[in-house]
Amino acid sequence: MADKEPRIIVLGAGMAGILAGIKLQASGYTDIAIYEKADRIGGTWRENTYPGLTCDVPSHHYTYTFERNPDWTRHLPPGPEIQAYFEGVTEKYGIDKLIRFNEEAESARFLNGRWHLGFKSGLQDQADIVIAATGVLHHPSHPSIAGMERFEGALFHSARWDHGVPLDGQRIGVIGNGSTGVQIISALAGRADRLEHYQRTAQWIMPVENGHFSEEERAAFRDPQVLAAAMKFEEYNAAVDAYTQAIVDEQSEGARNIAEACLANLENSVQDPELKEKLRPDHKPLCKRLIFSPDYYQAIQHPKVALVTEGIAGIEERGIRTDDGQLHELDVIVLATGFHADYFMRPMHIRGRNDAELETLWADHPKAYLAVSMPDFPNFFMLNGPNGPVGNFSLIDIAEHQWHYIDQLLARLRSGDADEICCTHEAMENFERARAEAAKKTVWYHGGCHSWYLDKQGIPASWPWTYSRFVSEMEAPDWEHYQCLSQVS
Ligand code: N01
Repeated sequence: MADKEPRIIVLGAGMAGILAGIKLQASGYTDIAIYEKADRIGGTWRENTYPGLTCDVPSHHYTYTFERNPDWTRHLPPGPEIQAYFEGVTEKYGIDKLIRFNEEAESARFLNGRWHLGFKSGLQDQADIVIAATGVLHHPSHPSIAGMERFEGALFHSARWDHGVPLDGQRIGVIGNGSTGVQIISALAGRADRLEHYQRTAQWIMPVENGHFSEEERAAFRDPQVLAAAMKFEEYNAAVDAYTQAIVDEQSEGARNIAEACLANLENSVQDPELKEKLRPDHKPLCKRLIFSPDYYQAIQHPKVALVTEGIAGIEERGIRTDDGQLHELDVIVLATGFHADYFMRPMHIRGRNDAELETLWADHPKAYLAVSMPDFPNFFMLNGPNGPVGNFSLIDIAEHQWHYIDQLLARLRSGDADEICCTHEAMENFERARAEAAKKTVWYHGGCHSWYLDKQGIPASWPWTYSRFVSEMEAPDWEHYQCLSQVS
């Protein structure tokens, strides 16, 4: 590929796609197109606009390392500020000029050494290299609750918030108590005339401060050294490592500290013994993604808020009927019921070399060698792809490490040393075998809960080792695990 400028297509203009655009430009690539299905950048932060939307990763740790943001107003970044941050970065680095909006990729086929892409609009394009940066949690999961279509009020998924629907003084039911449902309850307590939180499984809740940064602090953070000293970036990474260690080893100090903090939060924050028992989880802390909340326990004790733990029998014209026969009359029902975490680029149809189909490779569950590459899908690399680290830490940081690795694969293509690069079947199988074995040792697997971390077979689908192991794997490719083909040879 040395004698011509490779054409590179990036799929998705969310956090990872913007990162790819910036890094590709910085490396001197000039033939880049970013295709985005929506009419704006932002991914998760464009699609989620629910009241209370906040990232639970501290603001200054939820940025690109090369583009810190002294202007965060709070310790935890509010969703609209994150969206504005990505829009600002996109403009600053000229990435907006690379993006083609309203173009949803439907298919990609590897033919004669190139990827041929088809879009919903009918557009076709070709590329030497494809970077899939399509995100993880973006296909809303709708529960199958009988009678949902009969409801005469407003009903919508948390990621499709209907801002035309009034909330103040209304009777609102929120189904689901993951990070999203908890944030919505905190935001709507005191606004709704009656707010009901439908909980199927109690969650562990980690207390967290969410104060404002003063104007003086924000001004001081313009000096990168002051910011670095205040935010202790290295120490934060050590904390992320301890968190991942806690998932791998529940005897670790980190695991004990987290369990104690969550338990103390419940014991000290909730007064009514009956409510406390309803909020007490029956699984181990960290089995599900931890919920960080500064105010959920306060919100759920608000006089106009109720926790409903009776099962949902169905939805009717006027509200939700619970298993005890009671009809809960409601004006608005919010489905904070999560996402299909196993879709990634799908429903895109992708066919690689030797007629390899993505659907066949992913028949059991999505898989990729080191979360980046798949055998027979040459020059197709993923950011935040399957089996990568996900949890209570910044996916921006994860994507940056992955980019560091992918950049080296691209450099080899560019050097002319190879025209097609993808991992070998053996590398994929060995990685997947070791990964599944390690996954069964994590608290996600034996912690006694169900969560979106698990695949269809009930095996955790994410990176089952520590953060530091991930960082070291991303240092450099082990070329023995790659097949590098040259078209002329
Ligand atoms: O979704 P979830 P989420 N009847 O899948 C319940 C990220 N995120 O949108 O636990 C009744 O966690 C389900 O119940 P159960 C973050 O990675 C990040 O809240 O299965 N209930 C559960 O309570 C997070 O983990 C931020 O028993 C039903 C809930 O719906 C991920 O997004 C903020 C049901 C789904 O919880 C997903 O979070 C927000 C049914 N039929 C989100 N079906 C940050 O701050 C499902 N449920 C970074």
